[in-house]
Amino acid sequence: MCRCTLPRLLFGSVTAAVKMASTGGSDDDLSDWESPVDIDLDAPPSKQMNPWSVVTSVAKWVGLGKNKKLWTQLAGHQGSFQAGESQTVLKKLLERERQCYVNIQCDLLKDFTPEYRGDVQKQGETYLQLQDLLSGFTCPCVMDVKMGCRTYHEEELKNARENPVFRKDIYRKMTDLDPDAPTPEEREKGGVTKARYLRWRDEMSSSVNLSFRIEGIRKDDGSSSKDFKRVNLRNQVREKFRFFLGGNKIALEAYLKRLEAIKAAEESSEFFSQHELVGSSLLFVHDSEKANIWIIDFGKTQALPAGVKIDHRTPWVEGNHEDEYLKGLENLTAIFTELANDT
Ligand code: I3P
Repeated sequence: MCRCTLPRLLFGSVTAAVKMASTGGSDDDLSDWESPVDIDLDAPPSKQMNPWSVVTSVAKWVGLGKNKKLWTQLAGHQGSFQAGESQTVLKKLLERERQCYVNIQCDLLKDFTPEYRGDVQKQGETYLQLQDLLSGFTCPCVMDVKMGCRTYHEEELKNARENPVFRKDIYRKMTDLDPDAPTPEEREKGGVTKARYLRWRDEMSSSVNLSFRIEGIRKDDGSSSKDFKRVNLRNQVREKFRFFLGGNKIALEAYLKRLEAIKAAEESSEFFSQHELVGSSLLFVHDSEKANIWIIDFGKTQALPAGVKIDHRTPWVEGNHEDEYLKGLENLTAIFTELANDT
């Protein structure tokens, strides 16, 4: 019999968020962490916990150790992932993302992204076949860090001004976290535009402050959290990184090397120079013996308009298309370096 531990995910983040809002608590408190839950992988499907119901916890992908074929989609859209054949994961096709993977095949970034093995049809849907990044790890710790200072396109801001759509669902997410956040107009309409919501999320987290933010962490015991929405200050982020590393010096050294390599590749990459990266993440994965980082999530990465150049460091103002990705990468690397010096 094969038993594995999955993060229990049955109560979503809203409960934790409400609790934090009402107590004025911070994300430093780990009481919202989801405990692991045992599932029996040999049980007939009807008796197994559906992996997709375990979702929404941490990073995009959570593996269960070597040769275990269970995937959880985390932090992104529900149901976008499926386990694939031969150490692959299937991600629901977004044409923009597919185009990025195609372009990256002949770019320096290829060594830093999951291998793209073409598209596959399943139950009437098209999926990208991507390398299972966790397949070589045993009980991995996983962290998803969303890079850049903003998670929306400039066009979304323009659309929200010209043709605002006030959404009730994200208004609820907003007031669950901070009942005072909506403006009088939003309160009256009972809705917020997506651009406004995303901007508010970026400001509340460390995206605007540090040009990256932690989206989720899963530890090697299967416990996990995605409740980092208020982790905004440098020292808060640093403590989360320390917690994620759990004193693993092998991982820390490997991460630092990989971060330097990613920076060097990005500074020379044609793809990187020609695109604004919005909502793209770095996926950190380690176990007791090894560690790696990959660049993932290109669903909102888009080619820069003709004639527009960015350096990924200049502060973003509407119209310049900057994403501050490299600024975020440098901040992140500096924090990891401090942790290395501490030890
Ligand atoms: C969601 C998050 C997702 C976004 C989603 C947001 O907010 O920003 O990235 O999907 O938009 O609701 P949160 O992290 O606070 O839950 P996209 O990446 O596709 O924009 P959605 O509600 O329109 O799906």
